[in-house]
Amino acid sequence: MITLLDYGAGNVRSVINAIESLGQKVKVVSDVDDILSAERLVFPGVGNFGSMMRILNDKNYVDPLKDYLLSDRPFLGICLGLHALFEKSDEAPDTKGLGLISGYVKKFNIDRSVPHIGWNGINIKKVSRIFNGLRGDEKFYFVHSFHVETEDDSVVLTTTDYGLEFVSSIQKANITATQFHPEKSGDAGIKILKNFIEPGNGEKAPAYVLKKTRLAKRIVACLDVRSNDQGDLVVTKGDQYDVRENGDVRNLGKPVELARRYYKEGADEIVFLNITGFRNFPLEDIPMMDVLKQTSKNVFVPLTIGGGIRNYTDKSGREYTTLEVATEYFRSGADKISIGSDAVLIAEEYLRTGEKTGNSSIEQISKVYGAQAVVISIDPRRVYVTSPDKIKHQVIKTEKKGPLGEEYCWYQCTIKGGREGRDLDAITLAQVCEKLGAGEILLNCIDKDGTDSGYDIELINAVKNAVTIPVIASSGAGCVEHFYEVFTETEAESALAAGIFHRKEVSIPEVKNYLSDKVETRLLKNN
Ligand code: 1PR
Repeated sequence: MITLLDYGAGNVRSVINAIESLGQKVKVVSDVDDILSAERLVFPGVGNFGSMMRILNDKNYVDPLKDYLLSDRPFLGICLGLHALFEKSDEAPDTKGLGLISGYVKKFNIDRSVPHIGWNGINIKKVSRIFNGLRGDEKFYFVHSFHVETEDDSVVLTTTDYGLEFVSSIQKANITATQFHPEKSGDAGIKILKNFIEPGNGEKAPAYVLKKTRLAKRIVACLDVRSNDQGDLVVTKGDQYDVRENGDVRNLGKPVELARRYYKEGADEIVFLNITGFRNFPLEDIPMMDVLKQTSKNVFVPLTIGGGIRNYTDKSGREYTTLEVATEYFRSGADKISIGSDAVLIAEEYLRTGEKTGNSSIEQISKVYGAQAVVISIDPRRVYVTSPDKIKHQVIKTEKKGPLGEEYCWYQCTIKGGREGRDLDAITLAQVCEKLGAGEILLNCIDKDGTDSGYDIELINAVKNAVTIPVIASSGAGCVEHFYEVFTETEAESALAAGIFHRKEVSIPEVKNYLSDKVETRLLKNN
C-alpha cells in the first residue's frame, strides 16, 4: 500500500494512475493518522510553495510529516514535494519550508525561457536503487520555474543543465525527491516509481554518465474533440478551422484510443481541445471529463486540455469560477489547461484599464496551480496592410506578400473557434498573458491550419521574440521537414501537429527519426 499526500492542488490523479499501473493500491491521506501510519509515502506537490505550506499548516500535517521523514520509512517527493523539504523558497519568501534539507528554492535567473518545461536529461551523481534498470541517458519531464540549491553535496543525486546546472533530485537516507515528474516521464519514469515501490534488489550504476544534459524539442499531438451530429465524441480536424466535410463533422477516431496510440508512438505531450467548449459549460460535459480520466489511466506524458475555461453561471443562476472549472479538469487527469477565447477578453480588459484584477482565469489558475499549468491558445489570422503607419497593432514585414502585393501584416486574434475577429493582435495578447501569469503559448494559425503547407515561421518568430515563456508552434505541419524548419528557423520549444498524425500520413516515430541527428529530441527508445 502506497500512501499519497494530496493537499488539494494539482493533478495527483496521474501519480495515482502511474502507481496503480504497477499493481499497487494507493491510499490518499485524509487525516494526520494516515501520515503517521504510512509505510511508503509519496508527496506529489504541484502549484505554489506558499499555498502548499499554508494548506499543510492548516491541516496540521507539518509535524506528522516531519516525524515521518525523520523515521526510517521511504518517502518520495515530486516537484513541489522536493521544494517542501528545503528551508524556504523565493516563491513565497515569508513562508517556512519543512527545513529537512539545508538550502533554498530559487527562481531561475537564466537567459532561457522560464518555466523550464519539457524533457531533459539527468547527470547521475550517486549510485541509487531508484535508477536500477535505466541506462542513464533517458529524459524526464520537467515543469518548473524554481529549482533547489544546497551546499550539502552529499544529498545531491542528480543534476540537470538548463541555463545553469541545477539539482534535479536528492537523496538523504530514506528520503528521495525529484524535480522532474516520474509519473509523466513515460516508461523511464515508471521504472523509477517501480524502484521506489519495490524494496531490495541492490543498486546498479547506469551505463551512461552524461556530461551535459539538453532540453529536448517536444513533438506534441493535438486532438480537436467535439460531438458529431449523432452525439458521439470524436476527434475531428478542420481545414482552416472548418471541421465539416459535405455537411458532416469529420470523424478521425476516438479520443482515448488515439491518445493512447500517440503515447505509444512517442508523443512528448498530448493536447485535447474541446473545440465547442465555448458554447457549453465544461463541467456538464461528462464525456469530455471521461476522456481525460480514461486517457490519464495509461498515458504517462503530460496532458493539456482546453475549451470553455472561464467563469460561468448555470441555468439556475449558480456561479462557477474558472478555478472550479480548471480544478475539475486537473482532478480528471489534466496537467495543464489551455485558455483561448477568455484570454482574448481578459487581455482586452487589461489593455482598457491597465490594471491586473487578480480575478481573471489566467491569474486565478496561475496563482493556485502555478504559471506552468496555464497555456494560452491563440487562434490568429493574418490581416495584410500596405504600410505599418496608422495601424495600432504590432505589424511585421512579411516575405509572403498579400493578395494585393501588401508587404506588411498583423495577426488578428479571434475567439469562439475563429468565428469572431477582435481588435487585438496576437503578439500583444501573448505579452499581456505572460504579464498576467501564463506559463506557455500554444500558437495556432487559422491560415495554416490543416493546409499541410508548413508552420507560419514569421508568426512564430514574432510571438516567440516578444515573450520569455515557451511557445508551442502549431498549424500547418505536412511533412517531417516542416518540424526541422520550425526548430531551426525559430526558437519554439515544441511543435504540434494534428491532421498528418490522424490521417497516418506521417507518424511520430518518422518525425523523431528524421530529427534524430539534427535536433535534440526525446529518444524513441526512452519509451
Ligand atoms: O476558446 O477557450 O473555448 O478554447 C477552444 C479551443 O478550441 C481553442 O484552443 C481553439 O484553438 C480550439 N478550436 C476551436 N475551434 C476549432 C476548430 O478547428 N474549428 N481548433 C479549434 C483549433 C487548431 C489546432 C490544430 C492545429 C494543427 N485547432 O490545435 O490542432 O492547427 O493542425 P494541423 O497539424 O492539422 O494543421 P476556448
